[in-house]
Amino acid sequence: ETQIASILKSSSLYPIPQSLKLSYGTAGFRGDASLLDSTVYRVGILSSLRSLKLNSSTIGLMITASHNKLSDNGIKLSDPSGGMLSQDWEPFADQIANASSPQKLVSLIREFVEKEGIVIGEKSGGEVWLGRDTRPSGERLLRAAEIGVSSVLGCVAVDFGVLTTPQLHWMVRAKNRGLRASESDYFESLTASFKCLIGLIPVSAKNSATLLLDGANGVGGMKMEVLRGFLSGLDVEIRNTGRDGGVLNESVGADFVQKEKVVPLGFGDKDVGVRCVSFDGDADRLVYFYIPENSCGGDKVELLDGDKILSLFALFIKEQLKSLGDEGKETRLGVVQTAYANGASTDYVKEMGLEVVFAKTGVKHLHERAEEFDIGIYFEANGHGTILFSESFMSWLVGKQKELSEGSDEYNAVSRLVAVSNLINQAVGDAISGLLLVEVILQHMGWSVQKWNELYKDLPSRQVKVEVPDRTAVVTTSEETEALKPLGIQDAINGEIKKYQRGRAFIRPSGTEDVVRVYAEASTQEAADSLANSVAQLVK
Ligand code: 16G
Ligand code: ZN
Repeated sequence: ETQIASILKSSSLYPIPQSLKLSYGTAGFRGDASLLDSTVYRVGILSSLRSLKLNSSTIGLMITASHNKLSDNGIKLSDPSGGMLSQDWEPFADQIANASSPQKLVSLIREFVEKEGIVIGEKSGGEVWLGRDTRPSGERLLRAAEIGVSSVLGCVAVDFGVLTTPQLHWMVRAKNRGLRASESDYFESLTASFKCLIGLIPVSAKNSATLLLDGANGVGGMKMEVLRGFLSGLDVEIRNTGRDGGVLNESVGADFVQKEKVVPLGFGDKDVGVRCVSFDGDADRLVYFYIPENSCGGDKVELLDGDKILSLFALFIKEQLKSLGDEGKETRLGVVQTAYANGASTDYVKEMGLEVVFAKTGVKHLHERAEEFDIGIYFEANGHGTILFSESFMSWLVGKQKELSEGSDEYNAVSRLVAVSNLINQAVGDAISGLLLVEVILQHMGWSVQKWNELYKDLPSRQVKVEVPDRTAVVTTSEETEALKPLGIQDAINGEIKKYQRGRAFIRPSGTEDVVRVYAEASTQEAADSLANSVAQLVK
């Protein structure tokens, strides 16, 4: 009863705006920041319940709207593993976010607590760690989350202030594994494994040219500045830090560069040919690019997207496994992509002999599939991805490292794999740790960004979005490569695809916007554009 009084009291501080209808979507709640106070407060309650349900493990609650505009905000949750909130709790998240009154909210919570067998008590020790990106609305919303968390008896909120999304996921994962889990532990862990990998580069094929970073005027550039202070062996110039008057995600950042394939603000002719990288607003995505020689003052870039990063990682890991002979051959190294992956990248990793599986768009879906392998690499074309190492593979690897004699090729290969497993953020895609791994591999190979880009040539592609009265009318297969509904539409799409050389196209309802997305690729840009447009006509 004290519990109910506590929620009734705090929820009256956070009335739900009229006509607000929110859906948990692909990756949490998002919307105009001015409308989200009640949502964040309620998700605070949910996080506490999640913690209690899981024996008071630590849960993460991140206030961010990633690559969306400055005036938006949102919430992403981390489960104790550091991964996304378990999907079976999403319907409850939807329900409480939309509950129309404090009484309704309390009755939903009561019902859910009973169903899940959650025990609430003064001494239960539930804990939620909070972080936020650099959005001005973040501080206010974080306060709402704190109030939500602590309105559940026995639960406390710990405020870590401004963090990247992957930092918070990393910290939550480390905490629940009983490891040191502060932000400086994160920096130390990355620094140590980066140093180890640099130390294992065979010849001095080092590529010491400066890297240019576009921080999207967000949290990523800021944190890179801190990390840079601890690192040696990496020369990085950071632009779009948010301090020079630029606006978060406005004509800058990974989402902009990947979708528009043009130069972000702050970059130009003086940077022709230089290796550049863009983070998104909360630094869980990265894409590389360079301005080509023949750009003639134009703003087009050569893009090295998530698929190309995945290919580079796959190549490097495969090379280490090769050094391990038969045992390396037995290791199940697999790749997870989405339907958006460029067909040329899929061909490339298949030719390398890797298993490729496809998952639905959204990190939680890719992550799940990557866990099926000894080493699972996943990436979305938009630059979100990571590498997962299974527990059993890791214990085998660590055992192996002890057996081998130091300095042998095998020993070095094993040591590189161990270092990669520590450098890469296995909780979730992380622009900072992804950047460090790309940089190490390029130095290891002695490659320029241009050389890396030549691994394969992207097939020309085009994306368009179509506004429709009801996007849920489109239902796809689990891999999103074919539409099951509306009836007959897939046959019509296939009819269009057939007209083009290397033609491929699909439609899917967006999980974050009220639109149907169309993707097409073909052997020339004109053909890809034309295929995309004719498929879009079918959707209208
Ligand atoms: C979210 C997803 C991203 C996905 C995008 C698709 C996470 C953390 N983020 O941003 O992975 O690519 O949605 O958006 O899962 P769409 O459904 O509107 O195309
Ligand atoms: Zn993001």
